[in-house]
Amino acid sequence: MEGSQETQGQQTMNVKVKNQVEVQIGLVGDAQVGKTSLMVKYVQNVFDEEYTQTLGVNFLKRKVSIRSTDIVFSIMDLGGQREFINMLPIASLGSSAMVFLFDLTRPDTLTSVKEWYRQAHGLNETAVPLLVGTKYDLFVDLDPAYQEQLSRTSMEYAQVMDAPLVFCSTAKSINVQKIFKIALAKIFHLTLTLPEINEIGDPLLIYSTLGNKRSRRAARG
Ligand SMILES: Nc1nc2c(ncn2[C@@H]2O[C@H](COP(=O)(O)OP(=O)(O)OP(=O)(O)O)[C@@H](O)[C@H]2O)c(=O)[nH]1
Ligand SMILES: [Mg+2]
Repeated sequence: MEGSQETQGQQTMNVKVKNQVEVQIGLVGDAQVGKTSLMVKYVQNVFDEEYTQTLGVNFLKRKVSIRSTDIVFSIMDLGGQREFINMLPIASLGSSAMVFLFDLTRPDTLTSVKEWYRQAHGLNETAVPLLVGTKYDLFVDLDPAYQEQLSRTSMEYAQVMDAPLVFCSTAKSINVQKIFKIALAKIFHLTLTLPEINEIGDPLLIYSTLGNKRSRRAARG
């Protein structure tokens, strides 16, 4: 009897007093822009060159600790083929941030962000939007005039959406972790000390002047 009480006492002492917060993040954008690759890289740190189409919605979880709080990211990855648009509510309802991805080597995928944003924002107005250009490793080898044009257009989209803008490469591990850091900072109104990258031709990382109107609205209730 005594022994079992001691064991119980020990178990109670071992229970960590740590807050746990679950944060759902939705990834949307055209087929093959690199949504699944980004999620798998962020959660499992692996990159696969081979394409496997996502059928419906995929999801993975990753826990990160900030001070005394565990944040559990629940990442919802929606297949980009038009036929899966009816599953958009699974990726957007309940998400605190929505990441709109486009392929930096395919400008039409940026144009499509308008429609993804319209639909996702219609379902969930309070989610923080992020605009992410993928495959920076391929983009950087393209014609400088093209790079400049696309960078400027991306900045305009980011302004209109009031969304932080990140160019990333999952293949070369550029700005992958930072996307999720920025999402978290915007959701919880935290101050970030990441240096911004504003130079055309570089992997852009612009967040301080974007995504704040929404937080102000949320803060006011
Ligand atoms: N070079 C390069 N290729 C990438 C990068 N990210 C993804 N890819 C490739 O792009 C292809 C499509 O990637 P996925 O992650 O499957 O794209 P998706 O957006 O999930 O596509 P759907 O599931 O059809 O919506 C794959 O062959 C990836 O290996 C990147 O940063 N650089
Ligand atoms: Mg996919």
